[in-house]
Amino acid sequence: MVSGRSDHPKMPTAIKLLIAGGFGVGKTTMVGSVSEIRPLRTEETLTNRSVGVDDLSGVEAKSTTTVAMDFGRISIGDDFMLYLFGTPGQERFWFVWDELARGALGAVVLADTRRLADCFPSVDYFERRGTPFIVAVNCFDGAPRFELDEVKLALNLGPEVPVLLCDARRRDSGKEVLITLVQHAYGRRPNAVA
Ligand SMILES: Nc1nc2c(ncn2[C@@H]2O[C@H](COP(=O)(O)OP(=O)(O)OP(=O)(O)O)[C@@H](O)[C@H]2O)c(=O)[nH]1
Ligand SMILES: [Mg+2]
Repeated sequence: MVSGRSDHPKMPTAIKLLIAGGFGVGKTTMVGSVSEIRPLRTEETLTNRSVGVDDLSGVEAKSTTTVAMDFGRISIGDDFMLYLFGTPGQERFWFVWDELARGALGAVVLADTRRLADCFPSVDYFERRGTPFIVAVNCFDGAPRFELDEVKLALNLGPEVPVLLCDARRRDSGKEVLITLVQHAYGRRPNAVA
């Protein structure tokens, strides 16, 4: 009788994804909330040198910032292992992005409706690279709520770019964002294998 078990269990497909977006939109929070391993963080304290440079409006309580990257990992069923790389948000650390983006299947661009324009550089970056991306609007408490179509219009996104709402603090919400990205990226690259 055939047992259905294999001596060579199928290894999950490894996929590299980026969590990007402007300063303080919740990238580190999202990587931390979804990761199944203790996330690697490179947080440094915001000092007086950031005064007049970093726009803290909306995230006044923020005391640290990512200077290199966040790293986390999450499995999706038995088939996929997602390796998550959170980017630094401040422009002065953007030289790291090219390294982080290499080999990525796709990217989440996190957005904050109070500072929607802050995600333009990320959208431009992935459009220029031809990296598939989706936009996830992180719903901060008290932030204005917009229809997803309005966000799409404001960011001048093509009809093919998925836009969804999320709460970066919630694991189930972050996971939904990642699954949407993987489906979108695989849809765009039908022959993609990691
Ligand atoms: N209310 C609320 N606060 C959030 C949410 N996501 C993040 N925060 C808070 O917003 C602040 C910024 O979050 P981070 O995760 O550090 O943002 P980041 O994008 O990694 O920031 P940089 O690395 O400095 O660009 C933190 O104080 C979080 O606790 C959210 O969904 N809702
Ligand atoms: Mg961060």
